[in-house]
Amino acid sequence: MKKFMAALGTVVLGFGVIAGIGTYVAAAKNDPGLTSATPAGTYTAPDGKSYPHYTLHLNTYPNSTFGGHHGADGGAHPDWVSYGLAGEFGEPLTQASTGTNFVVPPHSAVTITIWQYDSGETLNNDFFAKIRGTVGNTATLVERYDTKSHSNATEAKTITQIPHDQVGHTFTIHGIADAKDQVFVNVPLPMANDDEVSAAEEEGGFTQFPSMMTFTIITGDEGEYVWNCEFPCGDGTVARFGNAMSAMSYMSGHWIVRA
Ligand SMILES: [Cu+2]
Repeated sequence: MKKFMAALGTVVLGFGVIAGIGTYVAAAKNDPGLTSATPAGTYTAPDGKSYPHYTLHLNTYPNSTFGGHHGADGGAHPDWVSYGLAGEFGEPLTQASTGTNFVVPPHSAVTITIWQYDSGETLNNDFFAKIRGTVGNTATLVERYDTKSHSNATEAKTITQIPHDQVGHTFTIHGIADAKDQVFVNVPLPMANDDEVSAAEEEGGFTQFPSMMTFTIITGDEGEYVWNCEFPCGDGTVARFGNAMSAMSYMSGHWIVRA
């Protein structure tokens, strides 16, 4: 009986731990809102085909104090890295109430610009250093974008990959889920200058010179997909895959293709 009780105790303890983890994950405040891409006329692809054109402007931050969907105080986890909505020149959209669930029309061209304000390090898997699933499997990179003068501080260049040890975050859409068309998109976002990121953070702001990546995705049939960051950015957790990395509304969200 003593053995049985001990075994039972272990099982009960196990359930307790699992329930605890579930509660912990669910406690991260979710972003239930949807952000629709902005109509932008017609896009002509390199193969000559025309598509309805849409745009999305996003930022990635070293913490959640930018306001937006986390709130003015940075929400439940102000020190977690996060995605957020951006304005025309990479400025934080501090009043936005959504930021990580995107609705885009089917069979359309969606041009996404991401300003990356965080420092970075090495990917677990260098697969994610290559640009995949965009028009031409390329992106346009500005290594230093000047958010004060709204201009490129370094020349824009067309690239197919970035060094795997200089990654801030990634924007990665996974294809399975409930969709008819399979989709895989991966865009690595280069790190900003480490010292400038730290200096700005100490003053409670963000670097003046984020990196800027622009790329276009041609959407297929309607369906719901997930996107994630694939750079291990959950600082202070096992293999850095917890916290922001495993939380919706920070480094993960929905990609909804819908008319
Ligand atoms: Cu990340």
